[in-house]
Amino acid sequence: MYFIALTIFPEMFDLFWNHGIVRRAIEHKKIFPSAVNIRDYTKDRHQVTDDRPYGGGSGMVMKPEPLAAAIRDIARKQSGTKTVLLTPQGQIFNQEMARTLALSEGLILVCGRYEGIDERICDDLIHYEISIGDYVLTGGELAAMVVIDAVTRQIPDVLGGEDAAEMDSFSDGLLEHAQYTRPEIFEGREVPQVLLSGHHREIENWRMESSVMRTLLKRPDLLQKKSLNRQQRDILAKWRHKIEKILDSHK
Ligand code: 4HQ
Repeated sequence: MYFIALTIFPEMFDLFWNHGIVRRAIEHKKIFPSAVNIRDYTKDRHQVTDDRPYGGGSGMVMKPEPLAAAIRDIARKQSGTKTVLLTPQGQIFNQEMARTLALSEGLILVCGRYEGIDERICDDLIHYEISIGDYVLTGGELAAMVVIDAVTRQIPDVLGGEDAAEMDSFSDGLLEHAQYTRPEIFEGREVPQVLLSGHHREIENWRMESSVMRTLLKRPDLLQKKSLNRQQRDILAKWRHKIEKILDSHK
C-alpha cells in the first residue's frame, strides 16, 4: 500500500518514516510512503500556495490550483487511490476506519495549513474527510501521520510476533489489560501473583478481567456499544455481586 502526503512541509515526515513499525513496513515492502511538496505543483515564479480569503478576515487559505494539479497528477500515476483530507470537519478517526482504509491500494493525505483549503477541492477531489479529534492543530501533517500509523498496523503481516496479539484488543472493542514488567516489587507495589504463576489459563482469565474492568471504569462508552460474550458478562456479574454485598452491609 502506498501513502502520499501532500504538504508544504515534507521534511516533517522524515523522522516518521524512519522509526519503528512504519520503518519495518517500508523495509518489508508492505508500504511505499512519500511526502510530496505542494509547492512543486505551483506555476508562478514565487511558488505561492496560499492566498487571502474571499470575504475578508484574518489568515490565509490554501489555493486550489496547486492542490488539484498535485492530486490529479498522483491519481493518474497510481491506480486505486483514495484521497483523505485531514480536517476538524471530518469524521472522527477510529480503529474501524483504520481497518477500512487499509483495504485501499493507496492513500493521498492532503495536509492543509493556515485556515484550511479552498472548499472546491473538498467537493470535487476528496473521498474521505477525517479528523483525529476535537482539537485544533496547526496543520494536517501530524493528523496524517496518526492515520498512516494506525492504517499501517492493519496491513497483513506488518505486525510481527508480540504485536500480533494486540490485533484483537481494540478490535475486540475492549481496552488492553494492565501490563507489568520487572522488578517484582516497585516502590512497595507488587505485581499480581497470578502473572508470576505460569498458569496460562489463569493468566488469560486475569487478563480478560483486567480488560473488562478497565474498560468499565475508564471507557464505559466502549462497553455499552460492544456485544459481550459469556466470560465477559460473568466478569461484570461477579463484580456486580461484590458491589451489592458491600451496599447490603451498609443497610
Ligand atoms: N486541522 N484532525 C488542518 C486539525 C485537524 C484535526 C486544523 C487540520 C488546521 C489547516 N486535522 N487545518 N483535529 O485540527 O485533523
